[in-house]
Amino acid sequence: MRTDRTFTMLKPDAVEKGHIGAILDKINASGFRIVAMKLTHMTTQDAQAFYAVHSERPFYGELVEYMTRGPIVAAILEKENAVEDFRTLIGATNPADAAEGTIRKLYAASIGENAVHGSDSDENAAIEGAFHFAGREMF
Ligand code: IDP
Repeated sequence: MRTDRTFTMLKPDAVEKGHIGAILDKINASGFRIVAMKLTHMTTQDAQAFYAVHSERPFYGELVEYMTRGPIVAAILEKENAVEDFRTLIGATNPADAAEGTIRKLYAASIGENAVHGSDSDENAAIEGAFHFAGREMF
């Protein structure tokens, strides 16, 4: 069996509203193994770099402000077909379009404040995991 990894963040809105436990419970129940995890607070420079791909988009400033306004939970998750299965578990970017039972449908407030991040490719999962964790923090 091939096991893959993805990277996630429980974003500031999810942490502020006390949803860490419920979201981690759903992640565990869906068969993901936590390989690395921490509560951390992104600096403006961190968020600008993490979301550099969106730097020309009109919501970039708002996104950086949101992602730096409080702590996040960063984690690396392992499961067969991790990237795709996790994107399915979190649901569409806009919670209004997210399927019933997905994390964003349950816990996200808007397209901007959408509770959780999930990598969109194996390559980005590796880059994003390495952005937040040193090798010795991955188990
Ligand atoms: P994804 O997180 O579902 O992969 P992306 O298009 O990569 O979605 O966007 C990254 C993040 O930027 C989203 O999760 C959301 O927080 C924010 N975002 C995306 N589109 C909008 C928008 O139209 N307005 C405000 N924020 C947005």
